Amino acid sequence: MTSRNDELFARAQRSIPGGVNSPVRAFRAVGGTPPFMARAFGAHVWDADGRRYIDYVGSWGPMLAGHTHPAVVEAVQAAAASALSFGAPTEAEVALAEAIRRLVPSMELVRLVSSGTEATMTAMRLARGATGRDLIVKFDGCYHGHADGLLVKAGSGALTFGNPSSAGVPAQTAATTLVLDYNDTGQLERAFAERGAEIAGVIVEPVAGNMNLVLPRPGFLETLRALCSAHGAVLIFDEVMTGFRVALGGAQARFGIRPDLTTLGKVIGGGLPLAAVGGARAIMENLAPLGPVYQAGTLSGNPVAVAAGLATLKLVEAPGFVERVERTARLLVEGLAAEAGAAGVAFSAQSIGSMFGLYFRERVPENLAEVMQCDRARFNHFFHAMLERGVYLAPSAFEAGFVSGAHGEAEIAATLAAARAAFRSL
Ligand code: KE4
Repeated sequence: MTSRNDELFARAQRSIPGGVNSPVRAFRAVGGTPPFMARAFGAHVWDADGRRYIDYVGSWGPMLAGHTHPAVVEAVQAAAASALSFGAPTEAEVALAEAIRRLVPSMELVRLVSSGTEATMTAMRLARGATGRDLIVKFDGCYHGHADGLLVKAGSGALTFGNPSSAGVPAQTAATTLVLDYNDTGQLERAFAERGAEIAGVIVEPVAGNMNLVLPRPGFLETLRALCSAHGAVLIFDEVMTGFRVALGGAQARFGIRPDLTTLGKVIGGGLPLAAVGGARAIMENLAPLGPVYQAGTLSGNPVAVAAGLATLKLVEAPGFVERVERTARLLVEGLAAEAGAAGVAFSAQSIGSMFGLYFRERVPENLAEVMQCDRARFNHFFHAMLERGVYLAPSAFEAGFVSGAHGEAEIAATLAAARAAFRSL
């Protein structure tokens, strides 16, 4: 029997490339038809067929307070009733910038934008404008949005220029990006030794969540900070995903590293299009209208998105909130590892804050090469076995998962019961 999801997917593909507005949603990594979501509340989403799922995607991170939290919906309704957009300064966006500065003190000045891609694109331009240099360093397996200069894969030699990882990116653009191996401190030291004077900035996911979850090895971020300081390069922490999830103040708070620039997104919009770039006053004052680095946006600081962000931050700042979601994520991964062990499946899992990673390999990976050793076929089978049992995991072996404040003991118990059967079906 054809489901509404099948009908909608066929219809969508007639009007939208691949039937989706962001590639990972098409389920090409895991196969099958993606559920077309119709409603969400708390820890759950419902698809077009009315099937309910425990949601561990959380819109890829934003829904830390849980879906359609009444306080967020009420704030959005009130803001929308007053105005949808001005294209002019408003008090609310000042309040959000002040809240971000309070929670992430390294962000001395903050510019609001509408997506993580805009935030990281601006951070790169700021690093280049502030230093007068061109070379940006990124790490293999880290994703920072789809700005041309960040769609680059490692060059032929470790320290040679990058090559485009997408059609449409000019070779000369990719040549201004150097791609190194995450957690490889030695390679990083060689890159700065050989090319430090050319490096405008380094952009890094301080906890990687786009190659699945990969934690920084002790010393990696500290070495990065020291080398950037020694060579006058701008250290950019891309905390679009880790912000408020790894800790309330982001990975920089958890690891005690002060970056020069930080990008935020996802949680600060509470599900609406909002992101931010911010950092050291001396660097941020390069931004127009103060300085020569141009950046702009029609809907930047949109009042409805800002209302969702302010309401969400208020919820996640509540005493005990981050500790509770961190414990939920820990119970989930410990339970999954126990179920896999009982089923004799080669599996590992870890969590940090409210983010988690699941791996079909014995030990948690520490870089992209080790992530690539995970058994993808087993992940894909497990993914669908869980989906059939009402658990919606990220549809890719290369994505992190997310819990929210709405995930409680009942959701964890139901997830582990589904996993018990799913592991045995492998
Ligand atoms: P957006 O332009 O998608 O708002 O943000 C880009 C971005 C920047 N930096 C980090 C660390 C990110 O994780 C992202 C976006 N994350 C993906 C999830 N892997 C968004 C999901 C998607 O592309 O549909």
